Amino acid sequence: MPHLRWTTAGESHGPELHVWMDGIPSGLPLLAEHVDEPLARRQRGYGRGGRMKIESDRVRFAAGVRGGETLGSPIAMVITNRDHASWLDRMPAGPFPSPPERVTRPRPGHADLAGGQKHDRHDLRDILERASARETAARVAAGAVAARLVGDLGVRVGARVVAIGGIADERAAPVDAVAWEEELGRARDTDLRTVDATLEARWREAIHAASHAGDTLGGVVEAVAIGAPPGLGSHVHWDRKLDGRLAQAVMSVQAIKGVEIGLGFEGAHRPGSRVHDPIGYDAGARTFTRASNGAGGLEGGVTNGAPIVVRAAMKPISTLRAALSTVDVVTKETHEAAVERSDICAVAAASYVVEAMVALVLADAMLEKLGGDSMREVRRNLDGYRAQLAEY
Ligand code: EPS
Repeated sequence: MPHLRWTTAGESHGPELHVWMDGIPSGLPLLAEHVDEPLARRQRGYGRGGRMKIESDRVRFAAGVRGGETLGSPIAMVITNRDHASWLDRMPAGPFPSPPERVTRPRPGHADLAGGQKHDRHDLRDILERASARETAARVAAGAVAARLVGDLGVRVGARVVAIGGIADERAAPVDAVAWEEELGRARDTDLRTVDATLEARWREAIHAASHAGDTLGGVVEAVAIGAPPGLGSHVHWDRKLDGRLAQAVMSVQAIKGVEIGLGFEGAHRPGSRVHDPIGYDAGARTFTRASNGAGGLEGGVTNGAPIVVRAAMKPISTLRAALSTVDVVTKETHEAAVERSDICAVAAASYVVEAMVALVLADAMLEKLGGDSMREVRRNLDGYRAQLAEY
């Protein structure tokens, strides 16, 4: 059983999103502003649709926090969907005031058709409301709590965008923790989450052109965790390997179709001498070192102390204004797919979601390694483990 359990509930145009988390120790300083900040960042980014002008995501703690600290009991968080007020006729929990117009023309690439078949629903709104990336706001809230936990233990998680619409960041990636800190810190406050202004301008142009063409764009995001000790995860069994757990969590994010760790697919094309990271030793710091980080901080499913680098490929959003061909699930006639209000490019937003998922997996792995009911106990266990590593 995972040491940190969490789940979300909520439909995109329903009244609220809910997050429930169990396993966060007592005594972690936690205020609403710690969650609201990443929630607000997720809403930004060039290429988002009209919905983000309506929402202003803020968290309300409903359980598990008292006086600005966690209690060790389950944490419940609520985010209001402001847009729900305009959907009372189509999204009531009780009977509809009058029959709503049904969505019957599934969008290729969305969960509409497969979900409709699976759940035997012919109004595809019953599927798309939950499949919507609106749910990622709840993930970011959970991730913010996880980031507080791992941050308290010296681990910083961040992300950047490395490609949009086939235009990739060609600069060499940072290798060590200091260079990563600098890069991610500067990328954090930009609209498309890159430090490269020329690249950002080209991405904006591509998003603008896609918007004019009624099209959408995907891209690649890279999440990085700095400061994790060696020894998180395990080499002994498939479901304890941390690379596998990260891949599953990141792949579950809406619209993600590929996950890589470190060199990922690129490593498959190189000889071993240009993939693996020679090992050194810093006697002063009593720590092992690496000159490169092709492994992305993970070897054998276990952290090796280097920055953990996880890349995710996001497909273009499946709601196209210039709609693709589909079949009406009621009449079986060929039509253009339904067009819902949507984003053109949400890659920057996805970078916050992938970052949240990485923080959640790491929080679980740290609790697994260190244990403890209170933060004081977890910190003491970490100090003991670090002393053991220095003696190794
Ligand atoms: C989404 C469609 C759009 C996006 C939404 C994801 O919503 P709407 O249909 O209300 O315009 O804005 O993203 C969010 C609401 C969000 O918070 O990120 C979809 O179909 O996935």
